[in-house]
Amino acid sequence: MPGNNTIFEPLWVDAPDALERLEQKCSDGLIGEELRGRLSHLIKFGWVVIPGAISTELADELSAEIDHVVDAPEFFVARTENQPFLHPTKAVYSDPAFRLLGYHVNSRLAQRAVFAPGIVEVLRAGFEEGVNAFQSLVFRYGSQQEKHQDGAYVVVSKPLQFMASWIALEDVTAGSGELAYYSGSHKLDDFLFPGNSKAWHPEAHGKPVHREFLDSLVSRCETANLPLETFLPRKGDALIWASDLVHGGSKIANQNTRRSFVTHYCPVSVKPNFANFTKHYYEQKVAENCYISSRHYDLRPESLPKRLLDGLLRRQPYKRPTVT
Ligand SMILES: O=C(O)CCC(=O)C(=O)O
Repeated sequence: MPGNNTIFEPLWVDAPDALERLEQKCSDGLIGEELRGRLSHLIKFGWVVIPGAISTELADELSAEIDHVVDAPEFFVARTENQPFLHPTKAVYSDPAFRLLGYHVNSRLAQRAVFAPGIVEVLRAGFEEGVNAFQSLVFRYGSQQEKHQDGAYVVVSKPLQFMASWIALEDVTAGSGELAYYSGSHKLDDFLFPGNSKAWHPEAHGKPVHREFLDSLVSRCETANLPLETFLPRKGDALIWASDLVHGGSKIANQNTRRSFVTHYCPVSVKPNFANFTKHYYEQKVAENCYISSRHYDLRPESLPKRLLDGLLRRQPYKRPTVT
């Protein structure tokens, strides 16, 4: 079986004695039955499903709102396969590799989804403090991304201390590039990039070690006989994964869309790496214990947008030149 060997400080839910700590919290009356089941699943397998985390109505409203970003692309940031930061024009939006970045800062509907009660409950319990949604991605189609651990790309001050949610904005069908993950793979021993880094720095580390990273994850999961599972949710369902869960997008076998909203969250005391290099880093409180931050948008109070249209905050991306 994979071990729990890490040189980094984990969240308590990823610590070797997490199940005992969960039992203690339950007997102290801090955690109820439903949450106990969810946390126990997250601890054992590295992921947990929150059925109906958002209503189907909210999912539809959010999808419809997202479709309209093409009407004012200059207010939003997107990316495609080969172009990191673009505005979502109609051409960009129709690219199968389209991803809308940081939409959780732009939309009240997105914030309702990202901070849906069932999601926040698990994150709050796992973080034992306020929750900072620090980056998000909206997908229209499956990503087909190779199996990976997010820590190579999602960099925070305590490398294991974040989680992600994946919210289905429509019923997901087999063959649409459904999310796939090796159940239990969050307990693999660390893969360390040079300098004992959990993060991959492409310029410093180069591509061969990245290939080695991806191959090593799959081979260690297979050697440990960890089941490769897929997520075929109904609209509104969400899946929360632990930072080290090995996951990716299945191959696309049909033309179906697979609309989804992925968010990465960390405890407020943990800082996303971009806080070190964006001059505008700010955590905006949007609800009790719920904060948003962004690499792409300036959220400081003095920069608040003048226009609030039907719940859609028309924020300018922080700096046009980052959108090349
Ligand atoms: O939704 C997918 O296809 C994969 C998403 C993913 O791997 C990620 O956002 O880290």
